[in-house]
Amino acid sequence: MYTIMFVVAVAGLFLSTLVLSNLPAAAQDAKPSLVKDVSIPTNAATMGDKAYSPNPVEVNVGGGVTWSNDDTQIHTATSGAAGSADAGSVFDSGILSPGATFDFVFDKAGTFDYHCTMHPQMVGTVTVS
Ligand SMILES: [Cu+2]
Repeated sequence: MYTIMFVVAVAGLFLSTLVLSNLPAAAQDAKPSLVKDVSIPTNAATMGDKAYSPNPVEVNVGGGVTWSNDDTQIHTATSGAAGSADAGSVFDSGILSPGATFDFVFDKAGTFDYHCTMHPQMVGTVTVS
């Protein structure tokens, strides 16, 4: 009886190892906990540094941020300071319609300020370490 249980357990272990090792690399790398969600709340245009929530947001290198436009107006999440020469050079959501989302993965450490191109008073920061 115990021998049979042992054989079944070993076979199960072997099969699950086989299945896991054959998963595509992308599936094994998927770690949802590394992604932070940032909401653009209702009336964001009037909210300054509260227009992206939470703000600031911290992620590890290799982690990502998903911005969600939960407002009724269009917005962007655009790296850099409004109107600066390098605005949008790290990331730029483009126009986010109400309900739209934008994902970006950070592969370098640093402090990344960003803003909304339509409402430059909307500002946020992503800290990557
Ligand atoms: Cu905006």
